[in-house]
Parts: sequence; C-alpha cells; structure tokens
Amino acid sequence: EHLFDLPSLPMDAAGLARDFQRYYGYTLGRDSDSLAAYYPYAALAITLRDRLMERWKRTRQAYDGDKCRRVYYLSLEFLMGRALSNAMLNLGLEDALTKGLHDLGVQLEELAENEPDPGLGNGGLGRLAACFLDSCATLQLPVRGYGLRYEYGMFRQVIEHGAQVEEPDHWLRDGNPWELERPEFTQRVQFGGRTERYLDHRGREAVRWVDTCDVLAVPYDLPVPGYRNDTVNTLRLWKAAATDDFNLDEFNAGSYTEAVAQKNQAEHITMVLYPNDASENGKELRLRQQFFLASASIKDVLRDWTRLNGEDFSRFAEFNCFQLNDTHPAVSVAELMRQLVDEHQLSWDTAWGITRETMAYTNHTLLPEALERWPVRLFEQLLPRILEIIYEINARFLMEVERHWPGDNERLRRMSLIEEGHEPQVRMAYLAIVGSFSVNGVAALHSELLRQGLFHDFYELWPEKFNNKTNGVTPRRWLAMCNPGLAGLLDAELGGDWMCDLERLEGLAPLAEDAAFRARWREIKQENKRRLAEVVAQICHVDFPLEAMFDVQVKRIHEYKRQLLNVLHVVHLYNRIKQGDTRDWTPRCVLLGGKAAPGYVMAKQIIKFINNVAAVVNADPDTAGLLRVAFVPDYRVSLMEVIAPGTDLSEQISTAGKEASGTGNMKFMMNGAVTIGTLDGANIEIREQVGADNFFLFGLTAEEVVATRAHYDPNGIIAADPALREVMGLIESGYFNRFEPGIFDAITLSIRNPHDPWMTAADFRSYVDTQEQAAAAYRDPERWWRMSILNSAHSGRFSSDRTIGDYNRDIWRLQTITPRD
Ligand code: DL6
Repeated sequence: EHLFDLPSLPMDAAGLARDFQRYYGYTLGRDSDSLAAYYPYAALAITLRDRLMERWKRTRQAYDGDKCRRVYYLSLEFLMGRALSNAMLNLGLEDALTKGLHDLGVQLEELAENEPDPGLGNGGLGRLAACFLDSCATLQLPVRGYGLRYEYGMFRQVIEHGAQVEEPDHWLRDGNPWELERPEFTQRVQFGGRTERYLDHRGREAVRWVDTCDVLAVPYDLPVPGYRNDTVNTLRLWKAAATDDFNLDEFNAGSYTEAVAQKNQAEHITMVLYPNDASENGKELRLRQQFFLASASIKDVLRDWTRLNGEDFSRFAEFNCFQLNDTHPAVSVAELMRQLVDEHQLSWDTAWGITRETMAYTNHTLLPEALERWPVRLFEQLLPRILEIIYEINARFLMEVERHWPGDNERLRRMSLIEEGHEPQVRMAYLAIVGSFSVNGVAALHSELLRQGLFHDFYELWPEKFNNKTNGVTPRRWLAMCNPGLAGLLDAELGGDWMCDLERLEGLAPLAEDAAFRARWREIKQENKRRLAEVVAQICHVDFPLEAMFDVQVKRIHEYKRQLLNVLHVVHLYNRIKQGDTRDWTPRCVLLGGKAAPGYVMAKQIIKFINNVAAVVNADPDTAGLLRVAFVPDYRVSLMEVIAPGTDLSEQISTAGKEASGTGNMKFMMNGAVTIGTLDGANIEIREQVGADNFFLFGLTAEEVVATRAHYDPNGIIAADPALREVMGLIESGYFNRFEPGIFDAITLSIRNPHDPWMTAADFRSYVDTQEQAAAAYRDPERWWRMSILNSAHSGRFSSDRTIGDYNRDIWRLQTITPRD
C-alpha cells in the first residue's frame, strides 16, 4: 500500500525550480555542454507532468469508484497543440514557474518555444476534438479520447519558388515527455483471414474470425488537464506493434527478412497521418488505421466493463457512449457488434439494441467527395467478418425501410449501406446513421442542410435522431493563453474566471461606448499586431506596418474556402494603386496561410498564385504604405496562437452551403477581429450574436447558390464588371507569371467555367464592395474599435464549454465527477 502513497509535490517557485534542475541534471543527464534547447523544455515538461500525475490518478479513481456513465470520443485526429503552456495555465503555475526559472537564469518563454507542435490532425475536425477534450476536463465530465499515435503527423510545409513542398514531421524524434506508455493494456487487433461457422458451448451456431494476421495496439496516454479543478482526463493514443508470434513463425522457417518486413507492415499502421482534410482517398492503409482504432478502443472499453461486471451487458448502454468524430471511426458500429456477438456471445438482437443505444455520430462535411465509401472488395480481404456483419445490418435495415415505404425500390437503393455498381462500396455515413441513436451537424445551417439534403431519407425515417451542435473553441487556449494582454484586461474588468463562463464577456458591451476603454483595447491589439508583424517579417521577409489593417485568411487551402476570391480582391486593389485610384485608401496587409493536400493540384496552384501575386505587389514601389501581401508557410496551431490576437479583419468567405461550421472564425471573433463573411456555417450564428452592424456580410446565400447554378454565367459577369474584367485581364496577360508562361491558366479557366461549383465570379462584386465598407470602417477608429470590442463581447456562445454542455444535455447525459483527496 505504501507504494501507492505519493507525497504531494511543492507548487512554489523554489520547489518547482529544484525539480526542474534535478530533471535536467539527473534524469536527462545534461549540463552546460549540452547546447540542445530541447532538454530544458523536456525538464520543465516532466516537472509539470509530475504535478498532473497525482491529479490524473485521482480522476481515474473517482471515475472507477463512482461507476459512472462515460463517453469515449473516437477520432482519427486530435490536433492538441503544445501542452506545456496549457498545463501551466490550467495548474495555475505561470507566476511561480516564471520566478523559479528566472532565479536559475532561464527564460520561460524562450524555453516553451522548443516544444514541438504535434500535428496529429489536418485542421478543423482534429482541432475541434482537442477543444472538446479541454472542455470535458474543465467541466469535469468523464470523457476519454481515443486516437492514433502517428509517428509522423501533418507534413511540414515549406515554400520553394512560391510552391508548396512537403517535408516529414518526425515530431517524436526527441521523445514525448507528456506521454505515458501503458503496455499492460495492450490489445490485439485482427486483420485478413476468413470466417468459420461452429457450434458454441450451448450448441448454438456461431461465427469466428480465424487465420488472421494480428497487430498489437499499445496505448500511450496523454493527460488532459481541466482548468484549475484537479480533474485530469485521458487521451489514449494507440501505436501499432508487431506480435511476437508471427515473427517467430517466419523466423523459424528461415525467412528472417520476411519476418522483419511483416513487422514493418504491422508498424506501418500508425506511421503517418493521411494529410487529406476534405477528400477520402480509398487507400487500404487508411481503412486499416480506422479499424485498428475502432477495434482496440472498443476492446479496451469492453475489458474495463467485464472487469467490473463480468459478462453481464444488460446495463452496458446505460453506462457507455461512443461519439464518432465523422465517419472515420464508423466501422466501430460493426466492430462493436462483432465483439458483442462473436466474443461475448450475445444474441444479434441484444447486441444490436446495445450498439444502437451507445453510438452517436457527428458529421463534419457536406462535400460529396469527402463522404467515405470503401470498396466491398477491400473489406472482403481485410475485414471479412466485419463485411458479413455489415451485410446483416443492411439486410435488417432494408426490411425496416421496406416496412415503412412498401414497394419503394428506388428508396431502398438510395438508402442501402451498399452502393451497387461496377465496384460496390460500403457507405460509411449510412452505417454510422443506422447504428447510432444521435446524428448531429456542427452548425445550425449545416444540420439543416443534412436534414433537407444529404441525409433526407434517413431524416424522414428517424427525425428524432437528428440534432445540431454548433461548434465552439476553448477560451483557455484561444483567449487566456494566446492573448495575455487581453486576458489581463478582462481579468481587471470582469474579474477572474471569465474563461470558464464566457458569456461574461457580455460585460464588455457597455464598455465599447467608453473612449478610454477603447484606447486600452486598441493598445492591446497594436501590441498583438506587433508580435504578428515580427513573425511575418522573420518568416516571410515582408514588412507589415502596424497602422495598416491586418486582413487574414488562414485555413486549409480548398477551392470551396475561396482563397482565390481573396486574391482577386488583392489584385483589384493593386490595379487601383497602379491606376492612381487611391483616394480614401486604407493601408492593408493581407496575410494568407494554409496547407494543400499533397495530391490536390488546384490547391497547390492557388498557393503558387498567392505567392506570385505577393512577390509582384510587395516589390512594386507604388504599393509602399498601401498594400502588402504575405503567405505564411506551415500554418499550424502554434502559429494561430500568434495570428488570431493580431488580426483586424477575419476572412470567412466560403461559397455558402459548403463550410460545415468553421472554428477559426470563432477564434478570431473572441480576439476582437471583425468578420467579412458569407452566410455559411457558423458565420450565420456569429452574425446573429454580434449583430448585422458589426459583421461585413456579402455574397449569395446557400439557396441562391443552388438557384443560380443552372444559369450561372461567369463570363457574362466578368464582361459586365469593369473591375473584374481588368483583374482577369491582368492575370491572363501573365503579369504575375512573366517567366512561367501558362502556369495560372487552370485557375483562370476555373473562374470562367460555367460549372464552377464555387461560383467565385458570382460573389466578386459584393465582396469588393463589402471590403470597401470594411476599409471605410477601419478609417474611423472609434467605430472600428467599438466593433472589435463588441465581437469579443458577444463571442461567449462560441466557447466549446457551451458546445460540450449541449452534447451532454442532449446526447451524453453524464454527471460531473469531482476527484476527491
Ligand atoms: O467541425 C469541425 C470542422 C468544421 O468547422 C469545418 O467547417 C469542416 O470543414 C471540418 N471538416 C473537416 C472535414 N472532415 N471530414 N470529413 O475537417 O470540420
């Protein structure tokens, strides 16, 4: 028993400094000859991890002791960002550590910069998962994340001659001080093989999956601290490892190299994150990753269940809920069925009842190309038992459809989990819907479009399953941590703890009328702009004068997000400068950033186009003091932490009906940026909150986009609008690619294409006019800073604490659990 009785650790400056020194000198064995900046960071990380460790254990014990209902958030992506500052903030140790380290001659801020920024996600969906975990811990909800421990995260983006080049990101090279390997909870995951019928011990016909190639799933746990509340939840990431036995077989047969090759194949599963955010790419390895996550995580949960309850599953659904982050883990529906039926001998009906009461599915996209389908043939080879189960689910489901709509064969074909055709496919979204009790979209418009469009048949069958959960972001990272200047002001004006009750920002609204307060607000923004300008100067070698309006669009590069529309506006401004039309000019610094999926040719061309335009604009002396353009390479969480606080104008300009929600829009708003945007995703709710006067709205609505499609005539629009005609003329003349003829032809052709799904030309005029209004507002500082304050003031709704509260009220129904001493 004494073994488990740990003494409490000191939380004061001297005690922290002592531990830091000990880890640096003893545990890591470094001294003055070690020049690597990594080790001081690692020593501090261990110092903090120790402080989390006791709380982590107590949280686990509280959950076990209470035998409470729990949620498992299954996601192929968790884009956590750096852990150190977050742990420091949540433990309330910033001041003590700054002092303790200062006494040792170490600068905390510099040291924190040496933490790698783990990129285990593509963008919105992965970062949302991270914000959710933060909120769950802060709200003291028993939620565990399950994901994959990719050896290589999102690629590092380098820009060479204006074009994206991908470099591997070996983020684990120096180790990861935050993770705790837990080999004792290793699971075994099956692949391949065949199925076999047999009679079980009760003489009932049963199925087993045999002759499989197994892979081990080794868990690595990461602590997820709540904000100053002693709760530390867990993110469990699985690493693939070869089993010893199959190595041995090969080895004994004298095929050493083959044995090693098989080991490599097993370990490949968690080698790399697929860098596609909005298109499925059908690779076998990706399906392996999905099943690996599903199978290991469900086994982990069932192991825990049987440890406490034996083989009695009658109350399983009451105590467990799996939230599927998009369709990536949707194979979990079939895998839970398989484990319950084949491994725990439940009847089909009992197992199906449990599955349908435990699974909940979140959809994150309306783009048809992002909807996952897997070839039946691939399932047959890789997961033969899972395919049988999917067929059985489908057969029973189609009987239900038939009962509801007798004789409606067209509907049966539409709703089937199997898309027939020359290469039959499994429709993963339908599997997720059929197997879940809840289906949600991530913003009001998105959820409505799911009900009325993509999932309409299913909505007609089960209207009660469908609901909306508007996204949110954590105000700890996205305000308190990344914007210390503003956080200090909020502390002073609103009292502490606003970051746990973000609606309290409403208290800022009356202050927007106070000139002295506006002046302080402006000073803080200017300081944040200075920080951002420093980064831009350092990385992009472009000078951003602080009095200019900082106009920012950072997100994945995708045609539907319309970075092109932004660049057309830049070219228009440039053209005006060249024509001497600079009356009432607002100096502007346009910053863009984002990664293109490596196989997405058009997105890569857009990056090249942005960089070429930037080079021409910035090199032209006529633009001095009027216009600057920069593309910041390798956009990632830690960069956004500098970008959001330093932004004046937030660009949220997707084609209406295409962006499910957006979450960058919320980060900018919280930090006092004003949005220029379309009526898309959560923009609509942002505008509702802040009021139409404090939001620059432009463009077609989702309905108008659909209605315009049949008679869309971009060439007519271009011909009729002199400004757009000149912009297109300039680009088509090769002005931005003098020595690279033809490289932007695909771009201009796409804008001129009557079938352009993103309708860039259609929104150009209203975008340019609205940009002009934004520029005019910026020239009126009192008006601008009022708008800026009101944006922060009304951003409370977009705290992920509110979102998680909504999930919990409608879907999860968890009790809060407080760890005890
Ligand atoms: O819900 C998080 C985030 C939304 O804010 C974005 O609007 C949406 O594009 C993104 N979706 C994806 C695509 N994933 N899939 N499938 O990242 O989700």
